[in-house]
Amino acid sequence: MTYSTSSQTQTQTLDAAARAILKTNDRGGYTVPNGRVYPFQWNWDSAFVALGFADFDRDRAWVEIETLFEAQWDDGFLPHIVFWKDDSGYFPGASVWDAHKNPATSGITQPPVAASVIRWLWDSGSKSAREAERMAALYPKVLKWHRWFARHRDPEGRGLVVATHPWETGRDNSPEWDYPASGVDISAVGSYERRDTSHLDAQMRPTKLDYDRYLAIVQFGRDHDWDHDVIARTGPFRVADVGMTMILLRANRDLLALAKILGRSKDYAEIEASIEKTRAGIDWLWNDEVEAFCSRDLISGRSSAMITSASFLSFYAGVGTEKQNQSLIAHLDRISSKIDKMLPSLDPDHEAFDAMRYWRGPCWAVVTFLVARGLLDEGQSEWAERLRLDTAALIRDTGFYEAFCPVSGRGTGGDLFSWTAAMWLFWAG
Ligand code: 9YW
Repeated sequence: MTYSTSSQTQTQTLDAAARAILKTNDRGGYTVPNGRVYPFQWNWDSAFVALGFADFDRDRAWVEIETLFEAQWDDGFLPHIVFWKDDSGYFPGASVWDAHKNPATSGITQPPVAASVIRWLWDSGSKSAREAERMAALYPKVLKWHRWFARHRDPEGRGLVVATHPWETGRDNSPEWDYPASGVDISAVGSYERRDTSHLDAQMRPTKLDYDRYLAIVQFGRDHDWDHDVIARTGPFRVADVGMTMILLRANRDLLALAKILGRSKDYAEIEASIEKTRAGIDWLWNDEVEAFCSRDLISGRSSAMITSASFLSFYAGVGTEKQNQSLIAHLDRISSKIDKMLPSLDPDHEAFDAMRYWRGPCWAVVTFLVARGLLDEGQSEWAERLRLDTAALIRDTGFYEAFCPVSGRGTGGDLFSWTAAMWLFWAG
């Protein structure tokens, strides 16, 4: 779908189209990322989607996050998928995860953007008593989730987030996971039928080897009754993810701001300590050779040495020395001289760069948005605006795709995608 009319009408048409996507994908209390490909509630998708709803229905925006937290486990864990209703269009479904919860959920989590989204929601509204109540009700749940991260996703006490599954990072087939996942034993996976490749071109999706590994790691979790302590200490995939770590650091800063608005003074010291721990530990992810923050495999100790879109989230997290920031800006300059549209999910100079294959090259509006927010906070307003305009152009020229080719601008993955519509409404449009 393309939208080519005069610029003001075009923006209005796109606004209307984005709202229509969110309404169509609304299943009553939660929004599916895309009705065909992803027919359930996804964790970080819902957080971003709430920002889109805030543009025209603030009540619905809060509901999106409230519904997500209804699926929170007693120990604070917040699942990456909530299977509110059965649907055979996606694999692996609830029975494969077998987490024994009601509602049925997956057994892994996703990047914790909720605290930051709640803060944006609050800041962008009228600060009414009703919204204050809703924020106050969500606050302890978010705190509990962050405590879960501290307890179950940092086995070495480094202040970093250890992802136990590539799906947990939200950047499923990033080449950063190729080496850490290479030791996963796939011999007992057996046969299974993927659904994603019947909806979408297989060239745009993770490979069969990727999927075998994803399923073997799920089997490990299931065999250990989703005991997150055991999984984070002994699981077959354990990576300090630069993306989740930066996102949690920013989320803790935003949680502290929420605590202050709500006057929860007894929590300040604990949240400040988490922020400080991550701030102090983050340098373990800096790679001197490539001069960027990169994920690091916990099992081998090896840095991915890859510059991905997540490397630039350091601005968003508020970390990085002046010299580190200069190196990252130099990378942005170099990358933008190689491709047409920013921000690709992998450095185009890397041999694994694949312009159409999911997290190995394409631009994803949500990560670009977080990076742009960080750049703006850091005083890099020209870069922030460039990222916004590029994202707007991709959507205008191509449609509300899941992701976009940074070279040709073509859409990749599903169309009429909820979080892309939300990013248009909240930021890019
Ligand atoms: C899958 C829903 C999800 C996102 C992830 C993205 C993809 C699911 O879709 O994963 O089965 O491939 O990688 O970040 O939350 O939009």
